[in-house]
Amino acid sequence: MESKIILVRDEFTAELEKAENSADLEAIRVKYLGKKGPVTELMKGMKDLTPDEKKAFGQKVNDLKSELTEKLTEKTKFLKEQEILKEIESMPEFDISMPAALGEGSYHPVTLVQRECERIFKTMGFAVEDYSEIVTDYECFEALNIPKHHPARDMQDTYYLENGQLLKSHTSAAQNAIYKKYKDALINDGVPIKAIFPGRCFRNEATDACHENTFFQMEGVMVDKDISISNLIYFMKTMLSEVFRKDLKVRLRPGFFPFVEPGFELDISCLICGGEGCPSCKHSGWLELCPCGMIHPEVLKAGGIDPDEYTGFAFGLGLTRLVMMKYGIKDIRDLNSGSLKTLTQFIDE
Ligand code: FA5
Repeated sequence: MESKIILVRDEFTAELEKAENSADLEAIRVKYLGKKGPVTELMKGMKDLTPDEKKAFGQKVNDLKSELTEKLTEKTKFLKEQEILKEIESMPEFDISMPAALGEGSYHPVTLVQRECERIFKTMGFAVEDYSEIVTDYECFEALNIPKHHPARDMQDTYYLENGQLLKSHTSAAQNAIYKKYKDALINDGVPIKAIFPGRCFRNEATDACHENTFFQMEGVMVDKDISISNLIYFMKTMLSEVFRKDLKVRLRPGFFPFVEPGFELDISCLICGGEGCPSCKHSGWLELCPCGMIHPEVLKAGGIDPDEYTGFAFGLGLTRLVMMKYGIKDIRDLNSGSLKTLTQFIDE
């Protein structure tokens, strides 16, 4: 029996030496380690041995099996490396100092629309703020009146880091920091808080024509004495008419967000299908674009602002969806596709 082990090892080694590609390796694996191969045969042959012989011989067959498996893995790695080297050698030589064949390049459509929105809001006196993509649970939820175990968290499942931080699921996660940054100027000098903060957001959710797991929003807040829903509607209308430069059908309906009271959903009539219904608007004819509302007193308090003295509005514009509507892009996933053919055709107006 021992001599059989040696024979199997030698034959295997000789065949492995000759293997030239992954198909050869697979054939060798099946031949030697498959159900009908010599290793299985050796195992079966042990039935006539005494228990002590079985133990010792079984160990040897197991060692043989591990050895053959290891050698196969090594050879697979070796052949793969050879394949890569061959591919590199066959590549045409190129001069890295040559200008790119693609021409000048262009801005991503999200960048174009984001800049346009920033320009519009800057002319209305809003500061543009940048905020981290990694935030704390407090910033993303607790400071926004969404305590642990609140059902509103279900709508915004995101990606968590091992240290408990998370990738922000909405730009509202920056609200608390913005209030804290500007509250002294508001309280001591009477300067209203007016800021927008665009940013990338992440959600652990299934993708479709109008949902991505990574997308952009643009948050805006305004806080002062006597701010009302009329101010909110004025700024939303101005922004949309400037971005689209045409008449739009817009509807405002009640919407629940724990950080605003009252809260609204601002929808626009789908510009892909003209309101008829299509996959881009989930066949409703309307696209949820910009939830908004009056900032909840608890949220102002968490930002160090007295809600009895000050009021404000906040909105969370779906920037990527706005891009879809502005440029007639039917599937949101095209925007993350990295396809230059798709992404380089948009120009700054
Ligand atoms: C929010 O994220 C709230 N933070 C918005 C808000 C801010 C409300 C301030 C009130 C006051 P919502 O989950 O609905 O809400 O997302 C806001 C917008 O982001 C949506 O209307 C949509 O345009 C866009 N959006 C949401 N999820 C996705 C997604 N998966 N892919 C692309 N766009 C999305």
